[in-house]
Amino acid sequence: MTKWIAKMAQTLVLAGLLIGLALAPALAKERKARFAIANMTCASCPVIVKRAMESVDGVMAVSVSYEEKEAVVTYDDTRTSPEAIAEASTKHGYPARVVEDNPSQIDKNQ
Ligand SMILES: [Cu+2]
Repeated sequence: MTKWIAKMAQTLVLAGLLIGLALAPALAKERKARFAIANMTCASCPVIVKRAMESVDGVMAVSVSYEEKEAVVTYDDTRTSPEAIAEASTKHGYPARVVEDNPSQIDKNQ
């Protein structure tokens, strides 16, 4: 009898773990922010900005436009913030300013 209960409990724990694992990615909050980037003077500047922003833990994707002088960054807001991402670019000589945080239209434009 107790063996049966132990087995049942073990199964429930395992099921709970599996459900938790399946839900974890859905719970991570993916957001996008748009930044205005200063000091980009040639075509290789966006590469430096991109690398600087990508080095921030929690940043998932960075798209830098030299023409628009801006960056669109996809990040996990449980691990980083737009301020931390802007600081990474600023430290590398390209002061960044948050223009929009999580605007729905960014998803449609990309
Ligand atoms: Cu340059």
